[in-house]
Amino acid sequence: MNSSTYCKGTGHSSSKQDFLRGYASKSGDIQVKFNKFDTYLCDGPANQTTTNKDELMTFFTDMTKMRRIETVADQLYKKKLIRGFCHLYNGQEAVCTGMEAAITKEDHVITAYRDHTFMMARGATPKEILAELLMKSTGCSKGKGGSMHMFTRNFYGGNGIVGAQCPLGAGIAFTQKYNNTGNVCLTYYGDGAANQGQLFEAFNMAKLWDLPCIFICENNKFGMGTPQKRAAAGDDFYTRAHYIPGIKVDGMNVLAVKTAGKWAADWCRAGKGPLVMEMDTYRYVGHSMSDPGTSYRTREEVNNVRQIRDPIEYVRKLILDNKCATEDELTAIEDAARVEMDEAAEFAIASPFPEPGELYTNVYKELVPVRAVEMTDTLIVVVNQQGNKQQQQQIKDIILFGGMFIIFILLICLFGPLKNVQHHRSNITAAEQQQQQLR
Ligand SMILES: Cc1ncc(C[n+]2csc(CCOP(=O)(O)OP(=O)(O)O)c2C)c(N)n1
Ligand SMILES: [Mg+2]
Repeated sequence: MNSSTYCKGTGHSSSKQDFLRGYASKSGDIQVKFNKFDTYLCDGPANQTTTNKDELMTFFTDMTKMRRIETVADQLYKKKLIRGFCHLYNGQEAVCTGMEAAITKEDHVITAYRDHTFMMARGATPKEILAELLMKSTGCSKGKGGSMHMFTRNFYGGNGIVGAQCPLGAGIAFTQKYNNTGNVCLTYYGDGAANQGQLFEAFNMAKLWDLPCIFICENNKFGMGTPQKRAAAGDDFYTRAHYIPGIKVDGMNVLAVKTAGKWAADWCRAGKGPLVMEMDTYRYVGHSMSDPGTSYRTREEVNNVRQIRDPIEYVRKLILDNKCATEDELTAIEDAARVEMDEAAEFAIASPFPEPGELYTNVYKELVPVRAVEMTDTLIVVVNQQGNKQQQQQIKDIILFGGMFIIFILLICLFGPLKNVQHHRSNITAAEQQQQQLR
């Protein structure tokens, strides 16, 4: 690859129009500089932005809530109230927060299984997220999806197969172009997924048709327990798509993420086709709840990142340095987040599990007859598409009738062929008699 295709941000100013989308500038502007972006086949935005008190307070509050909901999920998992897989996002909050601030709610987002905080960023409530984690009927997927399968408006989950969301993201972007909506699709994947073939198929089609798709590689340095450097022959993920321009972003700096995200969304909206963004971030916790996350890295490494690059601490410092709030006010925000998540957990615990009939709904868009059999300890229950139990049968009755049926089949097997043989013999005898008469 020609090194001349790489360049640093050139200081081009970003479009001022709608730059701080969604934030009123009540307080004074605050200028912030961050590390230059590494870019590939493009210039990228300038490594500075203008922010204000409202935006910083919103980022601090949102990321504090995200950190807290994951802590509560961790506790509920350890109490065995959450079962199955559960992947937490601690450390990566600036990525989904900054990107959400760069787009509108009409844009689209799809990610892998580390999805709880994306739900919050897209507007789902902590109650419906925690209830889903506890498989309760009040959950966002009615308790039928769990941790890896959460959905809300313009958010498509929540996908457990590594990389499988990437072609789907390209498809969502295709829909935007086909319907001329002017919206983009953020398609997230991990460094572990970055080596998958299906991602490159998605790259090809996205570029071929210049789809408004922003491929976002969250390089959190690990794919399960495998350090990225052991799994990938090259680690410059922002250059991976060959013919698609890319940008590498400090994924621990929410303002850098938002600046790059806004620039990327403008690029796609202008019809210039897809982009690749590499987010340089870090996962504090294990891959999933079953992984303590300490066997393939040292505690010192994790603590070091926490101390030097923590995304929430970065915003806290900006707020305090610029006297946007006092330490007590920030502590009050943290306390409020704790109360909100505790209340959401209580709501989730108190909520009922889905009715058995819910197993057979939401399978297809239209209601179609579903014939299904559910086996409990003593009963077989046949449930129709409305979830009504149509038939119940004691297991012992079924075993009795089943046994009689098997004996019946055995009898047919034993005596059926003998009867046939006799029939066959009598036919032969009749034929022989006929032959003799003819002679
Ligand atoms: C096709 C496929 N292969 C393997 C797995 C098992 N698996 C689950 S997560 C994971 C690692 C993915 O790492 P990365 O893409 O970096 O995402 P992260 O967990 O770091 O967010 C693997 C190999 C899977 N779910 N799907
Ligand atoms: Mg990873």
